[in-house]
Amino acid sequence: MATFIIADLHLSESQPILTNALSNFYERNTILNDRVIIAGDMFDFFVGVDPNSAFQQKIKAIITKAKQRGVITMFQAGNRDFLLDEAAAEYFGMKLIKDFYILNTSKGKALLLHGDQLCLHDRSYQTFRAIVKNRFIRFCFMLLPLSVRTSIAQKIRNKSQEQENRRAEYSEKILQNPTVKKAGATFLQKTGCTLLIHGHFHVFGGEQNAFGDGLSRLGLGMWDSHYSYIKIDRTDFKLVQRAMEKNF
Ligand SMILES: [Mn+2]
Repeated sequence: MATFIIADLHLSESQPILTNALSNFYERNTILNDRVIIAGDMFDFFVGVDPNSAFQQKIKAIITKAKQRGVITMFQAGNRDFLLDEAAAEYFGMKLIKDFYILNTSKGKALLLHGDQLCLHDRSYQTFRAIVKNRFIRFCFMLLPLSVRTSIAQKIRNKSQEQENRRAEYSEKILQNPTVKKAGATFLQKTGCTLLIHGHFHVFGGEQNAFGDGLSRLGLGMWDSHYSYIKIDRTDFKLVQRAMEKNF
């Protein structure tokens, strides 16, 4: 039994190559009793299940097909698909897991989180996060028709796109920010873990002692020209990055 961790696929209707890549990922890597954990930002944005969407049906089919051959998929919410709740996860054939998820590995306890939780240096983002994570606000938003939710999300997305592009250049710097480092150390100490696994920053790579002595970090990259994953099994623990093939 192996555990695969992927994140930041940013699947969208306009990028069928990514949906294809997900399908190939399952086909080529996973076998019976494996599990795949998608650690957030699986979707470029998500405002609810749309049974009429061929795009969503395709993703559902990929995950369900894997499930039928014994591959479990778990989903952890990111900052772009935080509205994907338990019921939505079930629709796609996945199991929703907590924002802070502990994995027992041969190398000790690892803490898995999407990564936006580390951005404590960004107060306005944390305020936004607290609002959108509020159950009542989410409940109200989900009462709106899907078309209205989609257009609101698109407006927010367009606005934040520019910011995000700019942010990408600084992601590596953000990871070195003392406040972010402190947040990572605190999360690890509080959960008794020694390794933090995350996505969100789109910076691929590991960093030994990133949060202090013996407290390390493994970062997953975004799926675009490359894709990355972590594979953990009884004997192996590896962080892999591969070029996206044309038909992948
Ligand atoms: Mn993210």
